[in-house]
Amino acid sequence: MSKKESLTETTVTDDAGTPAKVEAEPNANSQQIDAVRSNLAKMLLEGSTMPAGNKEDGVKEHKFWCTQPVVQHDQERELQDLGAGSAIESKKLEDVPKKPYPLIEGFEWCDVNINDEKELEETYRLLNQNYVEDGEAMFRFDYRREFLKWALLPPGWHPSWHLGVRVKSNRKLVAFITAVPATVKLHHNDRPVVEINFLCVHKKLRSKRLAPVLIREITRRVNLRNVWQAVYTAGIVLPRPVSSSYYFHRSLNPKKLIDIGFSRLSPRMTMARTIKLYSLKAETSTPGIRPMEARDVPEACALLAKYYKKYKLYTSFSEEDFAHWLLPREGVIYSYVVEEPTSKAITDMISFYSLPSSIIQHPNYKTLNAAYSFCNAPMTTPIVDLMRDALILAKRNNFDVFNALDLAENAQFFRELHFLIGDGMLHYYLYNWKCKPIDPSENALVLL
Ligand code: MYA
Repeated sequence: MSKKESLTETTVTDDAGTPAKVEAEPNANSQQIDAVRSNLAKMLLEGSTMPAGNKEDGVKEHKFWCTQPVVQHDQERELQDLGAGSAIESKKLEDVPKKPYPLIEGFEWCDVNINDEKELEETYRLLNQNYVEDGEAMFRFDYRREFLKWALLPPGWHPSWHLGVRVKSNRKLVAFITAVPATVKLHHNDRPVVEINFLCVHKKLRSKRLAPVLIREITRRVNLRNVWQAVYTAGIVLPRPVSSSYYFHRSLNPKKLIDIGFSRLSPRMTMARTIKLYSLKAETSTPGIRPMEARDVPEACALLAKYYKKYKLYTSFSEEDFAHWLLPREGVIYSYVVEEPTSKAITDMISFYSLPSSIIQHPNYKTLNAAYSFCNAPMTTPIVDLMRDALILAKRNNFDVFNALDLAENAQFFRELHFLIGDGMLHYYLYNWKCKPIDPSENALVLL
């Protein structure tokens, strides 16, 4: 994904894996944000799947997806009246096939044991070599081992939902897809779902229609446990996003970003001026901001639930879920609360997770350290002040860039804090649910 910004020309990796370098436009940032937001709103209202100016990608034929219980591209008109929505198909448990779907000759299904160091390592390596990368093969997501444990072993996780494909002859792991349980609040109703992630097919096995088989098999395994809906995100357009957002990026280490080709120095800027523009204070400014601790869970969980009430799509966390997803883990998830100095009440929270990318061919740098904004509850402190502190905390933890989606209230701080827009989008999907599309400003769901 590339981003247009006032100072640099930038190429960054994204879920879409579709980077493009874009010429810098001085001071274009504020207009871009407004244009993007109105473009997105228009796109969702009109039922178009592509942002304006990107129409050549058009609506593709989907041999697999047109057979699935998802909203199809030609169904957009009827969505507006749906409100909270309904299931697309109602299956009974007895209708779910008892046997796994057949795989092509020479391959077999396996449950990948993420608690086993050897299998965790195999998974790490499959993803590290074959997962999402940008179109120029400069960057590839590098989900770390501890991150995979965090992402795949939340409360209620199930071993058969960490689904792998191995070569029969040598047991090599060559494909993967996962489901983890969650409750999402969708148009104000709790819905038990799975979150689908880490769909990956080894590069040598691409375009052989293995992905549809993986999706059918994970669906079967999820259905067998009486779960009938799923949420997932992808950078590509499939039938049919319920919501779509742009990534915005905030340089923390501009020199490195420029050196690795993530950003380019504008002809009108010196390195010194660029570094100055992105410099941050050493200390946070919100009184009482500190790392979240186990004792904060009940209060912080209640605070987040209260804050989320105004949104139409978000994760509904039990305290157990919240503790898993939000308590800090070095190198994985960074969460902070604001404790009011006198009353000791928790008034706000912010969090971000660590998702580095491998820098595929660079003589000096191997890793781009990226922080991604996660769950925030700006209940008392202005969001711009909290996010400025988040940038300082991310910088302190050695991140090179801070990424945030254009959702919830995030547009309020992009301009002031020098975030710049990327040109890739993240699309949100629901499986077996049709409902009214959700504007990015009504969406507070962040998936990994
Ligand atoms: S998003 C991350 C996806 N992973 C990557 O981008 C990693 C790098 N790429 C690869 O490993 C492969 O290219 C993949 C496709 C595996 C992506 N989501 O096997 P094929 C459709 C959904 O010949 P390959 C994430 O993890 C494509 O439109 N479908 O293709 C969330 C076509 O179908 P159709 C996708 O390139 C995943 C068919 O696959 C995606 O060898 C959510 C072609 O198959 C994609 N990202 O392999 C999955 N990419 O002809 C859905 C391609 O119809 C979950 N395709 O257009 C649904 C809910 C299931 C549970 C339900 C429970 C109730």
